[in-house]
Amino acid sequence: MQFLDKIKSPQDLKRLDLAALKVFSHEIRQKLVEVTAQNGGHLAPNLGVVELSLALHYVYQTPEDKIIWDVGHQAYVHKMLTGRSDELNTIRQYGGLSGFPKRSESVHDAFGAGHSSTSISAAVGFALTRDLRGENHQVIAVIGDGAMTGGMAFEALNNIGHLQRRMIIILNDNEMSIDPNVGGMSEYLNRVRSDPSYIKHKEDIELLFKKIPTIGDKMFQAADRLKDSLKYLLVPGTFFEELGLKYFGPVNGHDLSALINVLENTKKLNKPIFIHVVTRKGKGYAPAEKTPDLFHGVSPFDIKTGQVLAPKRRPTYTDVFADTLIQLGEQDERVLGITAAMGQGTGINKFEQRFSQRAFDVGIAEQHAVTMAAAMALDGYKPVVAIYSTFLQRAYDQIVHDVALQKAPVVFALDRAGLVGDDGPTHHGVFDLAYLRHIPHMVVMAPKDENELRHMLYSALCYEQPAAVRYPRGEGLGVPLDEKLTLLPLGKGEILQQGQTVALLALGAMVTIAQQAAELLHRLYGLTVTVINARFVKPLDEALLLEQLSRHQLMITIEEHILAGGFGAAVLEMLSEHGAETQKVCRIALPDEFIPHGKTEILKEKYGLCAENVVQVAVEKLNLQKEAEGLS
Ligand SMILES: Cc1ncc(C[n+]2csc(CCOP(=O)(O)OP(=O)(O)O)c2C)c(N)n1
Repeated sequence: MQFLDKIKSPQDLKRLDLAALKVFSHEIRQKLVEVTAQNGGHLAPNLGVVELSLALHYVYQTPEDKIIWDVGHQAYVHKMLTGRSDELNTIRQYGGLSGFPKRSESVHDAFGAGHSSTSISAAVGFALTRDLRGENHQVIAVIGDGAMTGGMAFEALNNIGHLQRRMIIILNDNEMSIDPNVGGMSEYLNRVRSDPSYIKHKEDIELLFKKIPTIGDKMFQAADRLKDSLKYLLVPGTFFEELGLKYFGPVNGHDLSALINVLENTKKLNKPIFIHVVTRKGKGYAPAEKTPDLFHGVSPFDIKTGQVLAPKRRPTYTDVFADTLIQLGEQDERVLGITAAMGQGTGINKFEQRFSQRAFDVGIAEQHAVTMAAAMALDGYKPVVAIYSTFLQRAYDQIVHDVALQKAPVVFALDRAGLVGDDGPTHHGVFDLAYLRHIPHMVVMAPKDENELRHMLYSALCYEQPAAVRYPRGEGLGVPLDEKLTLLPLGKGEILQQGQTVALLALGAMVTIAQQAAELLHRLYGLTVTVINARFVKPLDEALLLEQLSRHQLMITIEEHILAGGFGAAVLEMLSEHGAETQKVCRIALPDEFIPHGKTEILKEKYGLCAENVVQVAVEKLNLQKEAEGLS
């Protein structure tokens, strides 16, 4: 490639002319397709910001100037332009580049991200500290129209409108969140983009207003009001202007010279600027342009056909959740499905296809989703809020203050609980037990397989109190699914096999690991091991655990969650309250650190969430000798 191998820094980029930049943009797109076809990743968002990223690095000078990418899934091009082209093929791989901006990865990554709608707040922070220091660099937030639906973005806009500091907000408007974008703001942007009267150049219109004659005081005021309402009708972006930002746009986000122009022209303005850039998600790769939702975050695929290479073999937990929710919706018309911009990811889309009036996509607004659900539940409905474990972190206070305190029977379906793999530390769902289990009135549970998920969902809707079900990303175990849904007794675990010496007390997907470990311990050391499916983290099955502890020399808790505040911690707290022999308990969980990105198999092995490690822990604690060795 002509430029890709040569551009090692933003300085190199500045030596290119417009024609060369265009050639370079093709090379970048080709590389993006090649790498994501191999590794998977956020292809469509990145294809959409090739010209925008080039223009930003052409006009501005990172790391002095700060570019803050919202969510950060569209920062691959930025990575390529800031000296990371050669490593791009390692992206999202264990030990390789992160799929998101990361301060520890490069000085050009001003602010880490992964969760949505943080960029404007971060930019305001950097603008304020710049001014405190008397420095002069620019701060630029790049935010998508999807991310603009998040409450934090509005909080920050409100604040900067008041503060009036020099900074730039670039709205990358492609009409898509992951699914088509929703909400009043999205409709407003649609009008700005598509109404021909809006397209008139704003400066012309303002000039025209200045020419409207004004006679007398009353007339003046009336004319002023008229001007205001005319302006409202004709000038794009009035909403942002009213908030105190200077609006520019809409700008064609694939026209490099238009982008460079608007960035140059706004560079020195000493106020908050809002530049509305219109892009096409998936631009330049036909399959991604056609189905930008599928190519938002895609698994490895065939470049020629756009077909995903390893289609799933078994239904995922999400599939089973969606089908069960539909079944429950059929049985009870009070059942509602709520998603925060993750309709496909959570399966709420499927429920919506069946019950269009009872499904609600609120945009990237987890906090709003939870409080809204609280009201619905208090008003006699049965809302099921399906939010990934990691994104529900956003709504902690709403869970405490609006749901639990009022004992609103909201059901939380926490998809992607546990390690999620390639997206890494921003996306691993490993804190949910800790942030949920200490809240009064909450029920917290995890199914051992997708069939148990069905019963848990049904049970959660029966308990008449807030209840959370956490389940992992990806395929289920392929177990048969019971048609009839049964009520699981609240707070009761399940003994899967009764043995002696050692009891493995596992939660959720770790039950399978416990069963494998039990088999290994039997085969290698002749032990018959007890395996318990805990089912509930709250309330715990106190009687069962106390009784089982007294029967065994060693009890090992196993969970796909951080150690602090998790399942094992709950078990230890409870046992200690009862004065039981807590020294017999050993916990296997994730350590007190952020777990990096990489394939889940690699991560699970590294962090000991595998049968071999369970065996090793048991062997060490019990000081076991292998049977064969013992005989020799
Ligand atoms: C708090 C939070 N909720 C949900 C998500 C999942 N998510 C990642 S990207 C995305 C859509 C973002 O849309 P937009 O900002 O328009 O960017 P685009 O991909 O269209 O460029 C969503 C919902 C997230 N990252 N953070």
